[in-house]
Amino acid sequence: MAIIDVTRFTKAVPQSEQDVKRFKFLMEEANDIRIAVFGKYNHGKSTLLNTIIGKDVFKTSDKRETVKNQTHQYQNVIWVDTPGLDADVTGQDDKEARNGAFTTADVLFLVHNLKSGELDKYEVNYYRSLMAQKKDYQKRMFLILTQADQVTPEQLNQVVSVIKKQLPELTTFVVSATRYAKGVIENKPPLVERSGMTALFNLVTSLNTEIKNLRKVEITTLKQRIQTGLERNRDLVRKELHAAREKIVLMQQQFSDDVSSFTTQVQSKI
Ligand SMILES: Nc1nc2c(ncn2[C@@H]2O[C@H](COP(=O)(O)OP(=O)(O)OP(=O)(O)O)[C@@H](O)[C@H]2O)c(=O)[nH]1
Ligand SMILES: [Mg+2]
Repeated sequence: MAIIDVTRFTKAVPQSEQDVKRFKFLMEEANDIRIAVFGKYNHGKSTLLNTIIGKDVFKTSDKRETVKNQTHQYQNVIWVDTPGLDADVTGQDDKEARNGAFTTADVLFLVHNLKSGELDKYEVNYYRSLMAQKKDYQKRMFLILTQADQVTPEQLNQVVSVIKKQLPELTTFVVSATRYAKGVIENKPPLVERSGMTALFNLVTSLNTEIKNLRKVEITTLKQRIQTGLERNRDLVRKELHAAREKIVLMQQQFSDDVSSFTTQVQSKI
């Protein structure tokens, strides 16, 4: 298969850079589906992934731990652990992460811990700008509220109902990795049940087939969008060329008029 040259394409259609990158990824590299976690630091992203994978693959701790993207393949999914949002002063890292969020990832798990209450303004705005990138975002973005064991049932109900009003478009899952681990180790099915992890495992299973279908639609849409962009820019270039040619004709006309009038004037003087 021919290699898609992103630099060349982006020169021709600068507005389609993300589309071209995603198209290249889908055509040349994508095989297993990719799910990435997003969320503020220390909210339990790495712990959540370890619980899904069933092994401590990603480092976790009470301080900032994940500082760059890391991946791990488990069954048919490549899991992408990311550094916490809102870490650097300029916000440059978050901006880059947001622009490239859907270049390789098919699905985003937005992680927020319940003990810090409702979503803050930064999270709401950030997630909204991610939603704006994909028409089918409801199939690709899920809100995972973690550390349910850290709040009372009353607090949990209150916070969850506020969050559901903040981002009502997204499907929400409430989980506790700690409760799940305890339930498994101590062989206590009710704890496992109350951890909320089963619903998340089911989601991952359904995403396996869902994403394969979404990718087919995505390839067609991207192809059309890039082609439309290329054609629009080609028409613009043609128009500019046409205008430049007309300008040259006018200049040439002006020049030859000037030469004639100069010649006439000079001749009349000799
Ligand atoms: N009680 C409880 N603690 C949890 C749970 N999930 C995560 N934690 C703890 O929360 C802290 C942060 O977890 P991490 O998984 O490292 O968080 P992170 O979002 O990956 O953090 P960064 O990599 O720094 O962005 C750790 O001390 C975890 O043990 C949970 O469900 N319950
Ligand atoms: Mg982490």
